[in-house]
Amino acid sequence: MSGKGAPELSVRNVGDLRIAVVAAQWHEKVMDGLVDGALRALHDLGISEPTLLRVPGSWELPVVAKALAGRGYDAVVALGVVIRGGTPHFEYVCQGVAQGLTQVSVDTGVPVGFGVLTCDTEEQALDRAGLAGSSEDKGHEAVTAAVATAATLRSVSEPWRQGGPHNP
Ligand code: RBF
Repeated sequence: MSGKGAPELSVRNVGDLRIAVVAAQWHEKVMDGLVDGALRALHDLGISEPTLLRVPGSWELPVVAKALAGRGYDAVVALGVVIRGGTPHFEYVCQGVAQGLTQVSVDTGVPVGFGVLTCDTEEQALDRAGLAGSSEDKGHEAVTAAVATAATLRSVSEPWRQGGPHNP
C-alpha cells in the first residue's frame, strides 16, 4: 500500500476535543519521528493538552487504547512500528494489532487512529516516520484522521455545531 491518494483533510473547531496517544517503544528512532509528528499535528489543530502513554511493543497497543477509549477521550491514536523478520511472527503481530485496534474502535464508538507502520525494512519505516528526509509523516496523518473522525461523529450527534460535514 502506498501513501499516494491520501486526502488533504480540513479539520476545524476541534481545540476542545480530548485526544490520547498511545505509542510503542520498539524501533526508537522511527518511534521518535511518529510521536513528534503526532504531537505536531495536535499542536497544529489547537489541541493543547493531549495525553501520551507508552507501551512496550505494538502488541500492547489495543489493551491500552481500549482503556483510554473508555475514559472519555474523543479519539485515541495508536503508534507503533513492526519490522518483518525471518519468521511468521510479523504476520501474527500485525494482524493482532490491526484487529485489536479495529475492535476497540467499533466496540467503543471512539475513533482509533491507526499509526502502526508494518514494514519489510527499517529504511521503509524511517521514510514514513516524519523525520528529516522522510517522504511521509504517518504519526501526523494518524492524528489528523482520528481527530477528523471525532469531529464527524460529533457533528452527527450535534449537527448545529460548526466544522462538521453538516455545517462546514
Ligand atoms: N514490537 C513492535 O512494536 N515491533 C516489532 O517489530 C516487534 N518485533 C518483535 C519480534 C519478536 C520475535 C517478538 C517476540 C516481539 C516483537 N515485538 C515487537 C514486541 C511485541 O509487540 C510485544 O511487546 C511482546 O511480544 C511482548 O508482549
